[in-house]
Amino acid sequence: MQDELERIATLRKELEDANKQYYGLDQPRITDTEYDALMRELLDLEAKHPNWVTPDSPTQRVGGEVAKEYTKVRHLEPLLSLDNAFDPSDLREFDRRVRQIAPLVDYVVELKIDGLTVALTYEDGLMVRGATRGDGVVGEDITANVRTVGSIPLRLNKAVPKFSVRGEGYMPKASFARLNQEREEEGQSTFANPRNAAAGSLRQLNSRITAERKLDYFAYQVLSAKELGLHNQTEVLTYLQKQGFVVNPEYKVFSDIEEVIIYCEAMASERHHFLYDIDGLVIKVNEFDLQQELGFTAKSPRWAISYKFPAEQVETVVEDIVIRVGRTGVLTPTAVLKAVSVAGSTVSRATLHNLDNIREKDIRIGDHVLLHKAGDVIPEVVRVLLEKRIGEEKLFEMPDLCPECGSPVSREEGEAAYRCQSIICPAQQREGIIHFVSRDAMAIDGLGPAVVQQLLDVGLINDAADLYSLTFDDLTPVERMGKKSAENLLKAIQDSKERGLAPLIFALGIRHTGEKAGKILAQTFGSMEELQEANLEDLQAIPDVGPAMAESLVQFFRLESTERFLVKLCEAGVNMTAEKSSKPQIFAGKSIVVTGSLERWERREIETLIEEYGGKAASSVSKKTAFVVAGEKAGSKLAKAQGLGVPILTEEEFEQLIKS
Ligand code: 3BA
Repeated sequence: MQDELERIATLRKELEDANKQYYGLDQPRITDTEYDALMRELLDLEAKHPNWVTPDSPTQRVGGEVAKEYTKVRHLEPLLSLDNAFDPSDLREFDRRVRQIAPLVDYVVELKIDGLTVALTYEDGLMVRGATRGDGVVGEDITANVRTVGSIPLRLNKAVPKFSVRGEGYMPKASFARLNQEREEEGQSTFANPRNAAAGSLRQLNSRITAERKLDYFAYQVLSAKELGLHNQTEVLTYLQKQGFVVNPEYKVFSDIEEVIIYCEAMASERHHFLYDIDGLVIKVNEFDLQQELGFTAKSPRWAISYKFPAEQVETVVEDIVIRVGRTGVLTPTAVLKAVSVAGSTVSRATLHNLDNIREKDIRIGDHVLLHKAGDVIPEVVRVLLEKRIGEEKLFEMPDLCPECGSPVSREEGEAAYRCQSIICPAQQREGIIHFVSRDAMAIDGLGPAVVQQLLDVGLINDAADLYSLTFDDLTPVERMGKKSAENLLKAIQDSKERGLAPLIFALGIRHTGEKAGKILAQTFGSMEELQEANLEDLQAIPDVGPAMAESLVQFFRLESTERFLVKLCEAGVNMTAEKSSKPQIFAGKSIVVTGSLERWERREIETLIEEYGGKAASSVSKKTAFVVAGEKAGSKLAKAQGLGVPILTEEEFEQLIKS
């Protein structure tokens, strides 16, 4: 205790000294990282001994340092998200929907700044709070950091009692370049893009760092604008400027969607000329009355849309094409690339999907290619730069034999994929087991691909059913497997026996038979035995079961290897029946949505409950939703339900329903 009290005093002194040096423009004796570490230690100690917190502790300073990290703040009104348009036709579609309700309409088009949304609250003219967007309903308090942003007024030009502003905090390209250069020189990791740098800076524990990292802010939204006598978005932008905010000057008003499209395309080619990163434009219906009439969908306003610029494309070289063998034996050609940075990350591999794609795009080993990220996530080769060919590029051929097991490879009629025909291909076995244990299948936690590979290598398992005979002594020699993890894994394996029929069917990895199909089949047949005996007609009679799925189910259950595998699972004690629900079907025919984070149940548990009581656990709110169960931090779904007048239940109320 005494030690801790002394430590607190020392920490406070060191932090105060560092502050004085900083504000006195002396070179601080400690680095920012050290400062952060000291602050964190002090915060921890003060959290442990709340009685010892003094008003003058560096942790309590307002304006200087951030007092506490991770303080949550509830937004006055949730921050919605924006629907995306990717091409002119999406914009025309948006316009068509708008004009069904508002035949005469003006659009305001603003640049979409690639930063992060920051919500500001003013009371009696003074800035009292800055918050991140968070999940839209609850954000993080970043007031101290926001105070360091020069373009955010700390006092309004004309005080109003309550005032809330939303806008984009961002880092100008030049600040970003300078910051990364400094970090590189100091051997620190660099930020991938200005957006990440701005996010990192605004979420600093130490607002001195934020202050150094020249951030900026563009304001674009005011809450309760009508009460301020404002009628449309252009008036809002003018008003914000009058109050001392910086508004992005590039906005324009159009009354014809074709003009909007022309402007969007012009901006797309100018995007790199701005001093800050933009990732598109935001198109908003100007008049508030029309906005109100148009209303909202589940998560976004119907009166606004964001036009996203096409994904960034970069040049690289295909150094090799290698083969990955998947769970169903499909051979997927994958390009090994000269590493490049694209849309925020370094990429050195890209799937080439299949041979048809390779031939169609005429991709050869050694080719210079354009790479992009599909949906901003998946690296893909867009096209070959034919003009860069030197004639030494090599044509890729699919191997005749599986690179993992040497069995023949063939292609079925009408299929793009080449498959390894062996049913005992080690790659397929490995991938099959990885699938069997995965989250939505048997949910055996703690059994990653590396462990599966080791267990296969030493012959402890040959298939997933062998997992059930593993012992503690089998597991301890496994690399990086401690006693505790071994115990946990064994328990997870045991628990999985009662996972139930639906996940088990999915876990079998039958072609065309996904998670949803597992549920339908389990419901229809009630046991693995019944399902095994079903013929083609039985299966095709089920709505939602297509001919391809019916066919592959019949084929799968005809195999002797399937029979052996199922017997093994059965002998291991894996439950192969779906208990017919004994619960009263109080939710029969009802669609129920769960949102927010719950305390009583895992998401999966409450959804199972809903289904046991005859209901359907749906993911989106509509007029047909019977009710919504809302937990903490519920966001747009809750807002939508409120808007539609759909009843909202707490966890307790839901529990009451199923108990009564
Ligand atoms: N305008 C982002 N949302 C924006 C007010 C609406 C909106 C944005 C915008 C919803 C930008 C979604 C997050 C959010 C406030 C919700 C902009 C930009 N307008 N110019 C139509 O430049 N990035 N983002 N922000 N409420």
